[in-house]
Amino acid sequence: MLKRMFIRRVTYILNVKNKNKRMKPKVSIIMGSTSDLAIMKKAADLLNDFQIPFEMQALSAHRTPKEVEQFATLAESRGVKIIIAAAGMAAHLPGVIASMTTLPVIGVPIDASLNGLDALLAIVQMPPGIPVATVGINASLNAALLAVEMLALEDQSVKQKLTQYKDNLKNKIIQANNELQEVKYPFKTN
Ligand code: C2R
Repeated sequence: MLKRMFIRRVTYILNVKNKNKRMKPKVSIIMGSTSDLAIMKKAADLLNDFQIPFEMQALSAHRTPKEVEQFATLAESRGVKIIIAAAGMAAHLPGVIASMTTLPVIGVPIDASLNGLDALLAIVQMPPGIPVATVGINASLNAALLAVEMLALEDQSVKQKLTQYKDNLKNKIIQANNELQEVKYPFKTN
């Protein structure tokens, strides 16, 4: 009995692993260092919630330039549609990737020093011709949502989930306003 349960469990795990290997990533999350992971986890969580196949890698234009080139030049042929690139400090990574691919690159400035302003300016101030769609400092959730919006242009099921997601946001505000109605002050008029 125990043996059968063990075999079933192992088969299940192997199946999940094989399925994950067979799935081709549509979004690639690249970060300059695993020290950025705490922030980038929100992007991964959102893509996972939307059931969008994605991959995650740490690559650095400064520390592993050859690997960055290999990644950027091959990403499209591997089926990747959008690249989310996060980096802090002298954040050259998103721009360098953007220079070597025609895929859209979404940049996430990470607050690793100077409150993230150094990374924000490095990512957003790209020279004409090489755009990086830059989100706010540490705004990895928005980066993932932007990627989902791009995929929704051609995928009705993703679009439906996105509509549901936005409806939920609206409902949260409606609920918040109902709660604010209950906050009483002698001079509060609503
Ligand atoms: P460590 O914590 O590894 O020292 O990295 C990373 O994104 C991270 O925020 C510190 C910070 O350096 C950033 N980094 C870049 C690049 N490579 C790493 N900005 C790059 O190539 O642009």
